[in-house]
Amino acid sequence: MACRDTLHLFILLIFWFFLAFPHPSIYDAYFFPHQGTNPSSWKIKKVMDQSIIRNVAIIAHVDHGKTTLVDQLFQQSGMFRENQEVAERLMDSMDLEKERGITITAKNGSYCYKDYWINIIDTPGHADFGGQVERVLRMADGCLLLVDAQEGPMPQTYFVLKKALAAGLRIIVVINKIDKPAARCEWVVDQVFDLFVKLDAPDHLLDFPVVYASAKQGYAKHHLTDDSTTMEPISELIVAHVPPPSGDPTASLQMQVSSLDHSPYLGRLGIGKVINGTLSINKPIAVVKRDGSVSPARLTKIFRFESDKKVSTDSAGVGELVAVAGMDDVTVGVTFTDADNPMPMPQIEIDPPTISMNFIPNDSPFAGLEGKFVTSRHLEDRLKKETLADVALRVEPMTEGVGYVVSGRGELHLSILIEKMRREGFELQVTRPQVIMKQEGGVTLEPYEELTIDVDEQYAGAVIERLGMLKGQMQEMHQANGMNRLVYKIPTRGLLGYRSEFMTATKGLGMMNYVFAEYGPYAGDIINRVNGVLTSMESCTTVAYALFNLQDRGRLFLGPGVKVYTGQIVGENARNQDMVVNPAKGKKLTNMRASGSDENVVLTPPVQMSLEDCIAYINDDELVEVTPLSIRLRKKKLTGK
Ligand SMILES: Nc1nc2c(ncn2[C@@H]2O[C@H](COP(=O)(O)OP(=O)(O)OP(=O)(O)O)[C@@H](O)[C@H]2O)c(=O)[nH]1
Ligand SMILES: [Mg+2]
Repeated sequence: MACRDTLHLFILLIFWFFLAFPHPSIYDAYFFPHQGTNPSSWKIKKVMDQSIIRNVAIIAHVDHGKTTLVDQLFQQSGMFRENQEVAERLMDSMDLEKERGITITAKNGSYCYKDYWINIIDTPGHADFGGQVERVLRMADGCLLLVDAQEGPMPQTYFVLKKALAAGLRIIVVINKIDKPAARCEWVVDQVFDLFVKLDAPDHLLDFPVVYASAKQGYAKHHLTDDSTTMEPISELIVAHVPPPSGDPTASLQMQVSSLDHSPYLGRLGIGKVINGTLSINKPIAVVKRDGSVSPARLTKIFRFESDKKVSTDSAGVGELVAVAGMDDVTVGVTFTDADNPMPMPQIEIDPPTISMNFIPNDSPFAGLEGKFVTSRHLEDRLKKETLADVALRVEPMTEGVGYVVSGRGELHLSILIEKMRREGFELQVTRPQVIMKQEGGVTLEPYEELTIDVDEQYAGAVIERLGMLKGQMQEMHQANGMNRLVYKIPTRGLLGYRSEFMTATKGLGMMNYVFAEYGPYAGDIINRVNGVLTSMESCTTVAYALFNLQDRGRLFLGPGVKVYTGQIVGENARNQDMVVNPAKGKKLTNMRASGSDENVVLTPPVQMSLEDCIAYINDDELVEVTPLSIRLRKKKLTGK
């Protein structure tokens, strides 16, 4: 009995202890010991000591493992409980990012290592979002350049390294994916060195530190022969090589917005680095807009990035990366500064768009059946909202007809917007992407890409032949281990829609990457699609028997039992002209029993096309109709003849 009482008393004591002495968060206690042991100082309400901050951007070609590396740095910093379920590629928080396994927008986060607060900026690797990388580099004082241990530097490696060098950042080279059986680390390091030389890197940066890692397996090492089970070597290099943010805490406030975010409660958030001075909630400040105008501003919230979360603070000091709320029309490039001594930062250049598409209200016979937002007004409001959040996007009304010309940095950029709208309940139709031409001295110029292809020898011939037809000019060709690496300069127009064709031609084993190279002379007509299409002659529901007969004509895009309208595209013709067909033509009934014979036909499964495939597929006289439930291809003119 006495024993049980003692036990109860003991449990009560433990409860009392936790209530009376609340524990500091892991960050406060472990990483800010110099802030004293008084619990009130554990809450980081004051500005952070500049010398403990390291601002690091992670840059690389697409899929070289940036987001996976951030996962490991976070995991190993001890910020999650041991049994806590943490999503893979945590920073890829948008649904579309998770589904596609790519990063679409740059994200901020932080972790602590020893006495240092390391702010991490995860960047997208895809070329369409390259402009973001350039902008967020303004928040960084150094960067980790990740390079795949097998692939070596790729076109986007070149692009991001060029931007990092232009920003004068310290660069730590991380050879990632060393666990791959075909890893060739020494070769990759040599290639990276050559890239630095090619980009005229200053001597002190040529001697870059190198670390070898497997972000997936969670280890990094200074030398390939080292034994390591942690990512510590990367954190060590960050602390040793990335300088703490420079900047004067006593100078006028300067905080420039480098990227944007959105909060359902607070509206738009501007994200940037405090370059000089102190940012405080209660202090009146001014904002210098992109047009140079200065107006008073008041921030309603300031957030720091702690792990993958935003944590509210009253003020932030030099070098801190923050998200601020309170200005509804905040955009990239604005500077928050002192009201009585405004000091704007130099303007942030935004790359001009390279391709455009028309977004048209849905006027197909099925309009309004599947979506909530269908009118041109809905479209306008939504697109305007997007331009506020995405500075690389441009929207203008169409000069002919109702609709909007939406211009962006590439097919992926625009198709992600369409996919987002469709999920929100919009119905719309889009035209084939057009590249944006330029006139210079009376000459028409068009954008060219540098295309790098890695392909098995047996498919190289077919690829070379097709690229020739698309006006590609071969720059380099290397052969090693049965693989060919081809480097081309090719008009952006030629590449529109080429990816899926390439994947089919190389049985899914080829790799293609491209990056904007320059504007060059107009290359003449390019025929992207040689085949014609099969269109429906009437509004009907498709019938298996009819489709069975149509299979000989080409490839079908839909199966039986699907409602289609006159002029809708149901398949691709094997020949190069269009053909009107009847996808509902049943078998002539000779007696009652024959009507059931439709079920007996065996159909080849229809070709499944993603939104991107559809956009890339259509010709100028065709449209993609997008609704929350369906993606249909149609002729602009809906005739059954
Ligand atoms: N074998 C191996 N695979 C890795 C490693 N690191 C990442 N990966 C894989 O590479 C793929 C791409 O990883 P991500 O982390 O999404 O790459 P990313 O650079 O963030 O890609 P983007 O943001 O789209 O440019 C995923 O399938 C990862 O599992 C590694 O060290 N070894
Ligand atoms: Mg990523």
